[in-house]
Amino acid sequence: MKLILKALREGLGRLIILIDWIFSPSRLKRADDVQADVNQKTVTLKLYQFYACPFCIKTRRAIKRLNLKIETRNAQAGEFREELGLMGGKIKVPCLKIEGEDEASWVYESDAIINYLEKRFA
Ligand SMILES: N[C@@H](CCC(=O)N[C@@H](CS)C(=O)NCC(=O)O)C(=O)O
Repeated sequence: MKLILKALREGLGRLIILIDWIFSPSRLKRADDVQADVNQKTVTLKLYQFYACPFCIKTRRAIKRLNLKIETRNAQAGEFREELGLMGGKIKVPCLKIEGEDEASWVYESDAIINYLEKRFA
């Protein structure tokens, strides 16, 4: 049952990727100097995600719409999955890592991540 649900979610994710590709959001336009400032700020942000997760696709669309350069990290397996579990506290995506001077904060929940990005960069 768990496997069927996982396969359904994967399939739905692929379909959403196709729809996302067809109806890709247009990017917010900023003056060059403002965009350069934004790009500098987003260096400290990392999005832990799965490629075909619907909540991650929703978050990536918001990132594109807001014209943000945010590194995405595949948390499906390997070092980033391990880091997410250890440092973030749980394996759930999307999760936005916000790197501070001494420590990082980890924001879970797609709506909370999008809210944070909109408040900071819209
Ligand atoms: N309410 C959450 C839902 C996130 C969610 O369910 N993510 C799934 C992937 S689509 C997940 O991380 N599952 C854990 C796993 O597959 O290991 C959000 O909006 O971010």
